[in-house]
Amino acid sequence: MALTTLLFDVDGTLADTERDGHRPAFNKAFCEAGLDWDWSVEIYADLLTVTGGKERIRYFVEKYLPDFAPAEGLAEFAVRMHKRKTHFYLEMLQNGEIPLRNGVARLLNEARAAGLRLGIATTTTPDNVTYLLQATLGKESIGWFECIAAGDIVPQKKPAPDIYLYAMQQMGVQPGECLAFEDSDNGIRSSTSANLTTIVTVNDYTRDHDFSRAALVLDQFGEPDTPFAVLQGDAGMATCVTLDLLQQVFARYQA
Ligand code: XBP
Ligand code: MG
Repeated sequence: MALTTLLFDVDGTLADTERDGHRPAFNKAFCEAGLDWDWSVEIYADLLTVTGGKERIRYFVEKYLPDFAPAEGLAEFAVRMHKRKTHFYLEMLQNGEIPLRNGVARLLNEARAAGLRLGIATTTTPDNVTYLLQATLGKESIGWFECIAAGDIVPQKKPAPDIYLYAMQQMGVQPGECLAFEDSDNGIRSSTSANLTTIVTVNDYTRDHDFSRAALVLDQFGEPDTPFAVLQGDAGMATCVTLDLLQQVFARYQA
């Protein structure tokens, strides 16, 4: 099979959203609600083991504040907090506070020019994806992606394969014609459980995760003048993620 499709994770992959995006947005929601909770950079590393903002709030309470019992119930409380968190996060995106990672825009443009199909598979809220694309690549970029599979549309979030399976079903493609791009342990467990060959670009939160199932692990997509570092696997002579490199990696993993 030929490579036809690229499937991208969003948080940590297209943009470094967690430490300076989602985390402060959660904290703003807590502050607005009169809670003195502060999700520090350190504690957030533990909270990131759980994907999904609502799920993360529930995990935090159950693990760190087991006596906290909101009158409306924990699930309803998490939904309410998460709505406000999303509001603050979208505000940050609209203000242009969250850029794409180095090399992402170039790679997307090269892929489009070569006629590759693009999709997104993420656990974050749908608006978070469209606002990010709009703020960084322009409104029309939302249409570059045939499928934006996001959030609660599937029953189980990453590390379950559901969101990748959903995206591929929507696009009518098979795993054997796709490459996936991830940044985390939960992400690669999801993509590889969906039988997708996966390239990882790490960030500060995920650098030490187990990427033994990855086809290639890099510190970034890179640009010709700001090359990537190869952390695992073989990138040949490449110094940034190009379509040539993707074809090489893809060919290596075809049976
Ligand atoms: C991303 C997530 C999301 C974001 C927050 O994981 O786990 O929950 O942290 O977004 P991945 P929401 O990159 O593996 O998709 O608050 O909208 O859930
Ligand atoms: Mg991610």
